[in-house]
Formats: sequence, structure tokens, C-alpha cells
Amino acid sequence: MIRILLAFIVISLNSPYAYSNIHEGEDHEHGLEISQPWVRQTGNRTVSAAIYLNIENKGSFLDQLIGVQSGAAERVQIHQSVEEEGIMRMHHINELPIAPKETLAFEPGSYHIMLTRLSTPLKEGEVFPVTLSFEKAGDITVHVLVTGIAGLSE
Ligand SMILES: [Cu+2]
Repeated sequence: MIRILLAFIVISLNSPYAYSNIHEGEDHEHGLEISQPWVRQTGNRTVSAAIYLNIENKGSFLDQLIGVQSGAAERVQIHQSVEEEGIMRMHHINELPIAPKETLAFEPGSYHIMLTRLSTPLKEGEVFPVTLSFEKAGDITVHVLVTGIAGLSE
């Protein structure tokens, strides 16, 4: 009788259901939402363009944007525009942290995804993919809308 009871306890501990609740949801807590990706149309001789968008961290963990890729240009980088002594400069950013419940706005005069040496001019109404790589959430591909000269109207 004791032997049967012990066998039952061992089976219970090895059961796949025994600890399943502990890790549940862990992979779904990143909750990054990327909205309104857009870029201005370019002229035929324009070599670069800046993509703007919003990244909202709806999850409960800090995540980091660690890379950007696109076939739209030879070089694709995360940039930040900053004013230094009255002059606007752009800095290349390698890692951009996004805190839980924070929305990071990529907008003119601030963060942007810099496309350098465009593959083709960007025409109004076109849409092309850009992939953002995050440390925890992995790769997220969004479709960027090419707007007119006025940009994206709010
Ligand atoms: Cu830039």
C-alpha cells in the first residue's frame, strides 16, 4: 500500500501540469505596439529620408530597440536629432530603452529611423517594410507609408 502511494506521489510531481501556471504568460508580456510609421516622399535626387513612428510598451518589462533593417536604403540606423549650440545635429543610437507603459515618439526634431542612400525615390502612397529588432520582443516588421510633403496629418 505504501509503495503504491509513493508511486502516485512521484507521478504527481513529474506531471507536466504541476508547475504550468508559474511560467504562463511570460512570453506574452512584451506587448510592444508600433503605430503610424510614415516617411515623407523624396525627390529624384534625394539620398536620405527619416521614418517616424510611435513605439508603445504595453508590457511590464523594459525592452530595448537594438536594430533596424530595410531594403529601402543602403544604410538604416536609429538616429536622434538634438540641438547643440543652435545647430541641429543627428546622433546614431545603438540601443534605445523603452520603459513599461512608456510611449516613445519618433517625430521630426527627435528620434527617427534614418535611411541613407535610398534604393529608389520614395513616392507618395507607396508602402514598404521596415523591421525593428528588440532585445526581448525580437523582430517586428511594420509597413511604412510614404506621405506627401506635408507629412502625416494628425
Ligand atoms: Cu538622421
